[in-house]
This record gives sequence, structure tokens and C-alpha cells, in this order.
Amino acid sequence: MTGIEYDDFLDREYDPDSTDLVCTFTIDPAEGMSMEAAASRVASESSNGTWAALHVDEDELTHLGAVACGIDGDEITVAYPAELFEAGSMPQILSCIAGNIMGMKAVDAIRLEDCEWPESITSGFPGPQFGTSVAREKLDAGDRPILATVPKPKVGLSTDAHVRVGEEAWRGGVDLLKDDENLTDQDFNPFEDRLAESLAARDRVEEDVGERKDYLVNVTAETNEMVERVDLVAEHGGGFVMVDIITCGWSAVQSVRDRCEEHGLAIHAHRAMHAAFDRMDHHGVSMRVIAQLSRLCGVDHIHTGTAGLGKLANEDTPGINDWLHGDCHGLNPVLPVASGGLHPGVVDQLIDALGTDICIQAGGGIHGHPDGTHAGAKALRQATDASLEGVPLEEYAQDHAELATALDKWGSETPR
Ligand code: CAP
Ligand code: MG
Repeated sequence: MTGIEYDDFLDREYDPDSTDLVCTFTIDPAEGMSMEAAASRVASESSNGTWAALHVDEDELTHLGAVACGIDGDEITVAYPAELFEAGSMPQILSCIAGNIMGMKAVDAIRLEDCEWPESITSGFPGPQFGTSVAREKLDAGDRPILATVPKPKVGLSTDAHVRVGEEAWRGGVDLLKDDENLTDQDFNPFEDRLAESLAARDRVEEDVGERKDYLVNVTAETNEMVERVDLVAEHGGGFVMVDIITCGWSAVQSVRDRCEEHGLAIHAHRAMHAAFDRMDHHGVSMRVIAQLSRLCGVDHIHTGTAGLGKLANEDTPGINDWLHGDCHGLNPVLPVASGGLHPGVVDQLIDALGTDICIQAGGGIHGHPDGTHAGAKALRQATDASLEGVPLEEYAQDHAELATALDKWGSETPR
């Protein structure tokens, strides 16, 4: 017989193995609890321990305990043996590393900040099918940022109005029309009607302007329904789907990823509700980790914020984007999407902060243009062209009227 106690999960001498999943947490131990005691409880509860000392027959025990191996200020490092995890199951991974521990009384707060993913785990996941290559494989954006727009108001437009707005935006120079996160299949704008009519409009515009365009139709629903909607997108000739990855859940994202591969469809990941996990800097799961999970599960685009230039609170957009673009055991990179309060007057600053391998999404910043959606889309494209040519926006606006009007209206800042 052997005893398993909390102390067994703490070893500050342990050097993580290359196959371990290494997680960094910040923790705030409960009153009277040392960092060591709290760290060992985190490692225990997130792997194979419990609150009581156990007495187990050594021959019947597989050694799957995590090791709290680093303590630095309020930061702890925990190494998990790869055998703890079921291959290719994101829910199972999260039930370990972001499960019960989020509510433990041993800590007043705990935040999963970062993960180092070993190949033994990433190899169980598909990663993105296209990732950053959609700019060239599915669109004609080349090396410039992909431009996208979401019609506003976010819900309530009829199908006809929605399609009309999309068509104007495509003709003005955006590459992608996007649904809003809470537009799915409501009576005022049914999914299949919107899909069919938008793609017919896309075909007309492509024919007229000679540039490939596409539609990020929101397939978000209960999983089986969502997979059927993916099939419909393929039947109607779409190239992308959009999924609200947090509200759908990771297993649904994995199911959609599989079906999208059968059809060669790319996935645009909207992260609505992410802030419930990542907004507090002392508790929850960081956006950095949410982005990592999304890459493993295989989305092609994901919203990562605007580096502070837009209307929403952001966590380290440049650092997260670097991770999405960087090496991860051969998984394709993900295209980060900057969105939320953007307009033509901030495009130069955005590209300075985040580079050109991004998607720039503007809703209000296009449709709120004083001369309407078509002019707004032209202004966004002009601001992008100016930034890539290194010409200041004000100077470029001297012979680009739509950009001039946008700059007059919004200047170079986003109001809260
Ligand atoms: C943008 C947007 C997106 C947000 C989400 C909106 O519209 O459609 O949902 O960007 O935030 O409804 O706010 P605007 P994030 O361009 O009109 O602001 O990208 O940070 O996940
Ligand atoms: Mg939205």
C-alpha cells in the first residue's frame, strides 16, 4: 500500500519532461495557506488527488500525478504527465487544468495564464486547415490584411436588408461579410435564406469587381444542428463558417472542425463570452490560453482584440498574435482578427501594432460612415492601402474623399 497526500504533488526540484504539459497559474492562497500548500493542492485536484490521504495498492496505481515544480511570487508552474490526457479531447484536458481547481477553497483566486503544449498532446489535434493562408487560398488579399464587416444593427435587419448591406460593403472593397455573434436562425432573418441570398450576391460582386469575396455565416447552434448548417454552407458554395466557440463549447468546435475538413471550409471563431473567463487579471483562464485551445481545435481565424485601439478591453493582443503566428509542433498558424470599435482612422496604428498578417473587421466603422456602407468600405480599404504604402492617412485623404469624410467624423481615436 502507498499513501497519496498533498505533499506528494510538490517537488520544486522537478525539471519538466519534454512530454509534460506545463501550465502557469497565478494564485492567491486562502488565508492561512502557504504558497506551497496551495500549489500542491492545485496540482493534486487537477490530476489524480483528492482532499483525503488515500491508501492505494501500488500495483494497481498508474502514476499520473501532476507536479507543482515552480513557485515565483504569486505564479506557480505545474507539470502534467501526458498520460493523464485522452488524445484529442479538449473537454478532458480542460476538466483537468481548468476544472475543479477554479473553485477550490484553498485559493481565493486562480488564473490559468499560459500553457506549453508538448507534441505528445498537439499531435492529437488537427490544428487549422488553412489559417493565415486563407488570404491567398480563398481570397485575393495577398499580403495585405483581410478586410471584413458585420452589418449593424447586429440583429433585426431583414434578409434583404442584410444582403444589401453586405453587397455594398463587398463592392466598396471588403473581402468578407460577417454575421454578428447573436444572429443565427431567427424569424426576421432565417439562416438558409440569408445564406443562399448572400452567396448569390457574392457571386454577382465577384463577377463585377474581379476579386474573390466570401461570407462568414454564423452556424452557431446545438451541435448536430450546427453540423447540418455546415453541410448547407458547402451545398450553397460558401467557403467559410463562423462559430461562437465559447458559447458552443469545445467539443462542438471539434465536431465542426471535422465536418469543415470534409467540405474544405474555413472556420472564423468569434469569442463572445470569453471575457467571463479572461477579463479578471487574478482569476479565470487567460485569452492567451483560449487562443491556444482554439488553434489546437483547428479554427482558422480568431478574434484577439485591437491592441487597445478599439471599444473593448483587450489582453496582450500582440503577444497572443505572436503565439498564433509562431511555431507549434507544425500546426498551421491562425489568422488573428482585430475587431470591436475599429474605423478607418485607426488602421495605420493597428497595422503598426499588429502587422499585416491579420483580419481587420469594422462594423459601425463602415456602416456609420456619413455617406453609407459603400463609402465606409471604400474608406477602410483606402486607409489600409495608405498604411501599406506608408502614406499618412491625412495625406492620402487629400485625394480619397471617402477616407477624408471618415477622418472628419472619427479622427484617429475610438470613443468608449
Ligand atoms: C464588432 C463586433 C464584434 C466584436 C467582438 C461587435 O462590431 O461585431 O462582436 O468585435 O469583440 O458586435 O462589437 P463593431 P472581440 O466593429 O461595430 O465594433 O473582437 O474583441 O472579440
Ligand atoms: Mg459582434
